[in-house]
Amino acid sequence: MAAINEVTDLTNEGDVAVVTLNSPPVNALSAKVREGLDKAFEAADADASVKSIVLICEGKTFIAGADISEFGKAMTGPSLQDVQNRIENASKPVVAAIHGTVLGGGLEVALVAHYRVAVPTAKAGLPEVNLGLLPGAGGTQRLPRIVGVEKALEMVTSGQHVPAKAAHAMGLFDELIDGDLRAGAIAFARKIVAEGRPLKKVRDLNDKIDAAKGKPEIFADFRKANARKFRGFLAPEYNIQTIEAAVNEPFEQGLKTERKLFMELMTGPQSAAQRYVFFAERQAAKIPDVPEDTPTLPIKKVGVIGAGTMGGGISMNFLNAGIPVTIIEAKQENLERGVGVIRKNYENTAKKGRLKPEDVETRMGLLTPSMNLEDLADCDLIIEAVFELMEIKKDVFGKLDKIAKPGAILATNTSYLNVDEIAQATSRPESVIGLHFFSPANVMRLLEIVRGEKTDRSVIATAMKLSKTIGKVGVLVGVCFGFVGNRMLAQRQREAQKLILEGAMPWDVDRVLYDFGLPMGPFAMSDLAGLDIGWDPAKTSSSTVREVLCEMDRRGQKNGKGFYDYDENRNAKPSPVTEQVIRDFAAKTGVNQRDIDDQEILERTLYPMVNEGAKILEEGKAIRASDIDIVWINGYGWPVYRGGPMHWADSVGLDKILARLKQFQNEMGDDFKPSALLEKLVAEGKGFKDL
Ligand code: 3H9
Repeated sequence: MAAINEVTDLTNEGDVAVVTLNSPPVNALSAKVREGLDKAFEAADADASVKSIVLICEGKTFIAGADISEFGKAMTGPSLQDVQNRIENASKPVVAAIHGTVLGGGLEVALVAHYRVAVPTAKAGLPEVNLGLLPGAGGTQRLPRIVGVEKALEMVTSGQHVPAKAAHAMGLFDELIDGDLRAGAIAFARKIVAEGRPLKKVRDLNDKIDAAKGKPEIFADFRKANARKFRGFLAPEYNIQTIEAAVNEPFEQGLKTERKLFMELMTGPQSAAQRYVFFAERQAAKIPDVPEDTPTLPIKKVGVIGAGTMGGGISMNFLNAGIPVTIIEAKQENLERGVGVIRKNYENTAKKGRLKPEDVETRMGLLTPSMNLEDLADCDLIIEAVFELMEIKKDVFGKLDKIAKPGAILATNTSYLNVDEIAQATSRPESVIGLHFFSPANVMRLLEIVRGEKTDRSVIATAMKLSKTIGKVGVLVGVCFGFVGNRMLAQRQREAQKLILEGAMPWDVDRVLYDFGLPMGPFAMSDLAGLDIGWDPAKTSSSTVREVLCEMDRRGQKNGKGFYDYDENRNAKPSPVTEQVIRDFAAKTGVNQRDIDDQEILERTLYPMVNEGAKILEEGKAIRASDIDIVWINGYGWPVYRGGPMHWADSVGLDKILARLKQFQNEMGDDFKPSALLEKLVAEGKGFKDL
């Protein structure tokens, strides 16, 4: 075995040269990897005893892409294009032998090999779009030449990982290899040579491209069908344009178009934000005082107390992951209704073809409904999702303390309440933790993991690991009212309510936040949730606009009128009734209405959130600014291309935000009082990124 460099080996197996990469964790195309590939292929090509070359990787995966951490830095060593040219122009067949995930630049390397073989568990994709990019090493020009334009459009704009079987069916993989990949790939390479098969260059395949020529409607239809999904993002459109170039331009010209658009994205703010989010998400999993080797507790059975919307959604996460759940309700009818909703959810998913009918039954088979708390005695984790009232929570935890087996994790799904106080209702506060799921709990990716004063490290480590098992992003936060997400949200909500009294209409506030990239504004959200949530007809006193609306039977989307008026298809229209209610309310409460421009709406609603985020950091309730960003992206639909509120604040300029907060404070009082941390960062010329 000849070491080419620290990450590359070249071995001759008879007449087959095997180039092996070993660059953990994911064999990304760092300068060292590119150098190793370049030298290894040069040597193998020059070796007269070699008739074919196999490229294979050690570790958990084939090359998973360019090395993202090198982006934005000066390039050293051979470029990826140089390496690709060397491979594609080799004078003997090159076979890429694929396992794990072949992604991005990794797939682009595989696409310059003359043949590709893979194990049945491999997956292939061009996920650059998720980093605000497009495949910049020929992927957009080569992929449609193999899989056709429609499939290529789907792959580059979704970033999805295509399983080996489908990739084989598309022609992306030439052969699937059961058993030992290395041996199989070598045998395949020998077969190619023995059969005298050509050095197949993907760049020369034109039939799939020709089939799409003169059919611009393919692209127009695709854009139209996906307009909602792509809203606000630059990268999907740029990806589409590169596939268009593959159809309309000669190969070399198409490469140039790809390069130009790639560089535009790479140097723009959206990709910077999306790359930041990629690393931020992985960073969130790292807890400074809970090292990776902290022992975790096995979670083989889960109890959920409460079969309402939240309890049901929480249960589904575990059922989906194959973990049995016992779900508890006090009343038979509520229990039946809750279980019925879970079944219906699964059946609806099955109807849409996203779940096999037999999987509906498997999942429901893991669910045990019960009205008896004692049935939770053998659960490893019990999550309480009962009414949001401290006394009720304490009562439940007091009972659980007597029932749960020693070492079981006792979790509360509270959105606001003090986890330490809840823990005090037990004799084992070290086993108590907050697991704050976001509605709909089976859909939203965020899990705020609330660390109590006494929560044991192994309980934290278990919760972090569990979040991954159930497909969530776990973010560790500290105890404070509303934790990270809702605490910041409260700032935005307060200002939104104030703004409509001061003269902006609900649809103005909603439009500004929607155009910023949020899924919907606060008033559309209220209408969706129901204006009467928490509204008590017996106690109502016309003390807020919402109360007045409820008193007028304006309850939101469900009865066709709330802040907005709705037609039979639930399309919203600004409501003159609501407008009058607001104007009357402002007059009654002595608020002078004025014209409020969009910029003020944006600054009034978002800057106080950033300020609250800074306070949260100051108090140590979040470990890092990027954790706050992950909360907002995954729990509240903050546009990922703006990188979360703290990253966004850095991009706006903290000095600008501070100055505006001070101005608001002068005009409107201490709701806008800047946090000490914000003042400090500005004084030092730093951003949240420097913390
Ligand atoms: C590209 O290729 C551009 C080209 O078209 C054009 C070039 C000209 N670079 O996710 P994990 C690290 S763009 C650097 O926890 P998993 C990651 O940070 C790229 N580092 O593991 C983490 O580090 P740490 C297109 C990377 O098993 C560790 O590896 N490719 C890269 O759950 C483990 O990661 C992609 O977008 C990278 N490319 O999932 C693929 N990838 O341990 C991005 C990972 O210090 N990667 N790291 O926190 C993934 O999707 C997943 O990592 C993968 C493994 C599925 C591969």
